[in-house]
Amino acid sequence: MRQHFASNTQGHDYVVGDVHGDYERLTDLLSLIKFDVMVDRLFSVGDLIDRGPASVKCLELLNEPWFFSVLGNHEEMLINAAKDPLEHMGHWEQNGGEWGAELDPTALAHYAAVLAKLPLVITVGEGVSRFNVFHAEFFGDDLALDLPSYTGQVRERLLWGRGLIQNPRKKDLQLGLSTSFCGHTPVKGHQQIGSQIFIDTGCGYANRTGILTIARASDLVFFEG
Ligand SMILES: [Mn+2]
Repeated sequence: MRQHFASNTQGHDYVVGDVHGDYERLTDLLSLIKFDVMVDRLFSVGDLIDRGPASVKCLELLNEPWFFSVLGNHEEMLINAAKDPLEHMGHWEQNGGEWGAELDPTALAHYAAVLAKLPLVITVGEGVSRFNVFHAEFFGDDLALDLPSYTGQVRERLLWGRGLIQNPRKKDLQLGLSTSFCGHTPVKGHQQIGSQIFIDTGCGYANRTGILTIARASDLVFFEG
C-alpha cells in the first residue's frame, strides 16, 4: 500500500508528473536537469502508460534502481484488463490502452503482475523534509496517510479523485499533510492547492500540446520540457 524511503543525503529527489508513454520527453528532460543516476532518485506520480508512443519503455523504467512509482488509474486499468478482458479491455482502450489490446496475453499478464506490486502512496523523509507522492488526491493528515491499509473509498480517491481541484476549499481537510505531489488532472502549469502540488501538465496527448513537469522536492524548483 505504502512505500517509505529515507531522505536522500547523496543527491536530489525529483518527482515527475504523468508521463503517459512519452519516454523521449522524459529522457530529454532528465538530461536537461543533469539527472545523475548514481545519486539522484526519480519518483513518479503514476500514469506512466497510455496515449504516448512508448508505454512499454516507460514500464521498463521500473527496473531502474533510481526510479520508483506509485500506482496510477491507468496502471489500474491495465491490471483490470489483464484480469478480465471482456469486462475491462474496452474501457482501457477508450482511455489510451489500445497498445495493450495488441499485446499478447502473457506479456499483458506480466506487466499486470509488476504493476500490482506498486504502492498507492510513497513517503520520503521525516519531519519538515518529508514529502508524499500519490496519483490523484488525499484528504487527511500524514498519520492517516501512514495507516497500514486504506478503505475502498480512500483507495478510489487516491487513484481517481478530483474533489480538491474542483473545490479548492477542501484543502481544509488536509491539515497536517506534508507537501504531496500528485498528477491525474491535467493543469496548464504546476499548481498548488492546500498540501497538494499538481504536476500533470498534459504530457502524452496526441496533439502534443502538453508538456512534462519534473519537480525537485527539496526546494520546489520545477522543470518543464
Ligand atoms: Mn493521467
